[in-house]
Amino acid sequence: MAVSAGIRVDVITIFPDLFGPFLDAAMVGIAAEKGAIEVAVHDLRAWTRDRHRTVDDAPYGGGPGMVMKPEPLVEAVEAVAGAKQPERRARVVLLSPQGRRLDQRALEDLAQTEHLVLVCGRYEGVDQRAIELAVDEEVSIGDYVLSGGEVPAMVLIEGIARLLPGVLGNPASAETDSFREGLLEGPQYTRPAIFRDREVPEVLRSGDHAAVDRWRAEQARKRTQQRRPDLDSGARGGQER
Ligand code: 9D3
Repeated sequence: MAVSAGIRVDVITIFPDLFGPFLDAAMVGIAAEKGAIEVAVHDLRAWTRDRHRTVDDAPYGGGPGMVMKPEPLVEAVEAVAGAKQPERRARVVLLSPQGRRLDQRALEDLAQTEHLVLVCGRYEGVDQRAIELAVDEEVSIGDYVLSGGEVPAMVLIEGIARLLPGVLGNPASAETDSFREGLLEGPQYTRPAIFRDREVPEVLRSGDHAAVDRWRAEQARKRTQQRRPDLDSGARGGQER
């Protein structure tokens, strides 16, 4: 799939320091060096005006925890993305447990964007008016509880970076990623041929490429069947029927 030549990502967070080493690391670092992705991280507290740089407050109606205040959040998004109305080019994504669950297809869609703004939720949530005024969509990375949107934002960035042209060593490998087909891969081995009395399957060392292909397809089918029994990927790869 064709993906935009370069993507700009702005992250809004109260923990900007969490992103430093991550953005320098392997895949994302290479993507940035090649100019495929440009990431800027912004401290939400820069848009506070009180002495204590307050970004949260107690929820109306009571209840546990705190809620992210609307003023700093909306002003931060407007500063990096522009106002939602009447028009803006950036796509503003709030990482939140209520969001649409991320999958490979959603990553491919996000990777098409020219300018992505990732807003990291924290505390129990975000004032609903800030979501309405400043956010285009909400994304979750899965149904389990984290402490905020920072790690999910990194998941998005890494997933997007490796889809950008010229980022992977092998430009075709992102396209043939097995997850796109809903398939998993079989077991993988490297040297030595025997490790602590455990041998690499004979067929992989046989030099018979057709036999290797058949074996791998069968192993992959078994794993996919284990993980996704509904997918019905038969010996024909799960496309027909
Ligand atoms: C008890 C109700 N919880 C909502 C389902 C409260 C709550 C849990 C976790 C409120 C905020 C959070 C912080 N998590 C995120 O901001 C978050 C998240 C996650 O927890 N899991 C998966 N994806 C994401 S994206 C952002």
